[in-house]
Amino acid sequence: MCIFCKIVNGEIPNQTVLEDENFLAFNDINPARKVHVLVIPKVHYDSFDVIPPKIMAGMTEFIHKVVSKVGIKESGYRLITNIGSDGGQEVPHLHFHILGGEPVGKLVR
Ligand code: IU
Repeated sequence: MCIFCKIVNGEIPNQTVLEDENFLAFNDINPARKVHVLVIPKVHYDSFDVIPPKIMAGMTEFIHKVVSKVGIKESGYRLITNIGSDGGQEVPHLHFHILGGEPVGKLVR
């Protein structure tokens, strides 16, 4: 079982930000910005590449609730999902990073 599935089923503790029947938002264990929340579907999908559009629609709605709850809706934030090896994905369970709480900077090479 993957590490995020273990978080979903409570085998590994997490700092939950928001949860519903289908999705979980929790603080990243190694935050890259003042606010760094991960949002995952409770059902395992390897990455964004394979998520059914219907589930993605629910996840979009859930992410909107998360950014309101953590108070960064007005100031803005960066939403990232890494996909596969070139995308820099380390945990093979779809997750969106929500980064904010401060200016996150530019995407530069
Ligand atoms: P990536 O997109 O797969 O590279 O991101 C994985 C993230 O999951 C990374 O920011 C880790 O700090 C984070 N994380 C976590 O919050 N808790 C864990 O138990 C593990 C990774 I493993």
